[in-house]
Amino acid sequence: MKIGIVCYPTFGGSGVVATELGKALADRGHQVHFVTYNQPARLDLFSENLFYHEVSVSNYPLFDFPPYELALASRLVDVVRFEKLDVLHVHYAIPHASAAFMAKQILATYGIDIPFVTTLHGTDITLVGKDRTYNPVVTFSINKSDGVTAVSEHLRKDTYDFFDIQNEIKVIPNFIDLNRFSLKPKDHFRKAIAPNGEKILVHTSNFRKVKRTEDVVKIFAEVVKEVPARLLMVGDGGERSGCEQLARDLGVADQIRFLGKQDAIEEILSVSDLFLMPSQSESFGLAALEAMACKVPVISSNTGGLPELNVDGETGFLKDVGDVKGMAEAAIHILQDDDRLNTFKENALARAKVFDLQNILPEYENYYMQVIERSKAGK
Ligand code: GMT
Repeated sequence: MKIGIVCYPTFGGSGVVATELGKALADRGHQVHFVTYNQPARLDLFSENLFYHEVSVSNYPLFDFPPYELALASRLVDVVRFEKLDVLHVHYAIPHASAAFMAKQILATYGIDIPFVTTLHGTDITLVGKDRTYNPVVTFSINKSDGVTAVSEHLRKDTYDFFDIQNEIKVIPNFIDLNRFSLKPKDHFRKAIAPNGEKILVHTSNFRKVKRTEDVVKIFAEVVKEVPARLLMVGDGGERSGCEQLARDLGVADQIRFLGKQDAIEEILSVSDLFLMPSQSESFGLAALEAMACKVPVISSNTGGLPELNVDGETGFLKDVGDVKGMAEAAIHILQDDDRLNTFKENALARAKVFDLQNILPEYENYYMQVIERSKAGK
């Protein structure tokens, strides 16, 4: 198949899923064309089946807001026409689904029928999408998509609850490339972070409010009273400096390292003992799955799709959003006993295997084929 992929080319979860999916499809022999405003962060491998088409938004003094969606739609028209794509797959509804719809309409005037699949990732539904600013366009473009997928059952339900959707939504959960994430921990790296055998806690995110990163620091400040530990804060965003200040206020700044954005996340996770994800809202929690694939148990909130991934009492613990005390107690419970910690680690890896790329990739391939067939039959 020839597949066009549209996504945010950043370290955000939807961009990571889209890029890893594209790379895996290319490995399976499909031709994959990324259409984005920058080279996607994880599109690092060269493959004869991978192509990248940049969307450049030309500016003009009249535009306070350069019309990215129109530039994207125009680029999609060109790429579909000249590369003869079979299907478009857009990740994150806003504004990708409406741009794909516009491109589809324009392509019809050239006699080209291109189906498009929209994958809903999270805040495109739960936060931004349901806001009245975007709701009518999001509703329309989901209903006009030739296929719609959501990354968890919970997100699927939210979509039906928040919008007037007639289209069928298929759940295809996020996935992990276990080969990439099963690294042998590097002892020297672990020693550099925790020279006296301290336990290593880790958090990775884009440090937006929805991630409740201050809770991570507060949980750690409780844990470190009972268990010698270090905390690695990976990623960057608006909440980072507030977290750094909080760490100083709580007297734990020396035990925390803010590492900023990192490419080789698997190297950091593979030396870690416990992952913290106290998010306000999380449709799936890809970062937690990456941790589990590296044998790291997870203390998370019980919001959104997290209970579909993290099994309470088995792969970690789930607590109410904002329950810092409960999360700290759960963390201490796991970390205080090495045998217990090892059991949770094994369980985390076993659970991650359910989401192995090899299991999930065929679901996308079959779905594309169904959508293409349906679209041809409807002609
Ligand atoms: O919604 C966001 O925060 C952005 C989005 C992204 O593009 O980074 O993250 C969402 O998609 C990820 C991949 O499917 C999920 O693992 C995240 O749980 C989800 N984030 C939220 O729901 C907050």
